Amino acid sequence: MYDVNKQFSLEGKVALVTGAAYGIGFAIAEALAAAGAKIAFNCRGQHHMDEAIKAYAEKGIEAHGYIADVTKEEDINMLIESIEKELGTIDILVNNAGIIKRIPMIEMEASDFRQVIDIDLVAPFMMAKAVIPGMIKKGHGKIINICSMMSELGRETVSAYAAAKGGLKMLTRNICSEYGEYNIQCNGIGPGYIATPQTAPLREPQADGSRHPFDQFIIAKTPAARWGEAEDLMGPAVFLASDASNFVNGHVLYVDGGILAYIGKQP
Ligand code: NAP
Ligand code: GCO
Repeated sequence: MYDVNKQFSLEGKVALVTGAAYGIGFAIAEALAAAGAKIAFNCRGQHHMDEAIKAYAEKGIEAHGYIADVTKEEDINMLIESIEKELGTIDILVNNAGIIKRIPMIEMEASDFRQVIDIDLVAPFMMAKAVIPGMIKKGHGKIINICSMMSELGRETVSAYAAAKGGLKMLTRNICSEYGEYNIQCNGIGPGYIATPQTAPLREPQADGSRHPFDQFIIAKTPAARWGEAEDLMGPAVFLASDASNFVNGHVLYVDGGILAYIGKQP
């Protein structure tokens, strides 16, 4: 009989989730821990780190936190070295760290565009480059890139973010193509609109107490008629991190309440 518990178990695995002090990364790390993985995560500031360690502990998770900026290759090399020394070779990498800048394209400085590309696309490349040799040696590995609906669609003011997340979808496919023969699976998760600090400005209630126009827009465009929660991404992350997905490679799994499939409700 199919041993579903074994197939979805992450017992004995080492998982690194980047940018997992809060938000989607925190929820994904919590899910991987619940499936048995040892958790390593990074962020840039000690304050977020201290708060995160406490928050993980409150959930019974002994998370190993490291201060590292994913745009700095020296930080990444130190991060991987520290994790391998303390926990062992990384079996699962979740490239979650990311930012967005919402600026009309023709008003956006090239430096702002580059910063988004650096964090949302170049950093996942550098992170994957750093962990793949260990995964090849070990004979298996899982890389999960946190993409976006903007891997498929554009919208006003998010040119850099859409370019980065579109590129991240193709980087996902290329890692699959280049390293699939080493039993490394690289897939993406494409969250829809999720209620986290990153989207807080889009949900800010209006002065008269009414919902933000963008909030109303997303509700009308989403068949589930709600924003996603970080918790909605936990199950898909465990699936893509586990043996249950060993023949799934190069895909982006959209966890979006159906928004990408739906033309939207008539106003
Ligand atoms: P968030 O709440 O803003 O959290 C972003 C995380 O990334 C923070 O922990 C932040 O840590 C970390 N980070 C940013 N730049 C970093 C850097 N240079 N080095 C290390 N860590 C860095 O965002 P979120 O909503 O959880 O989003 C997480 C991921 O999901 C992002 O890739 C985002 O693009 C993607 N996503 C979000 C949504 C959504 O609706 N929320 C939808 C689709 C995709 P510190 O700032 O503390 O260092
Ligand atoms: C925006 C939002 C989106 C979400 C997400 C959708 O400004 O449109 O921030 O980009 O974060 O990426 O999948």
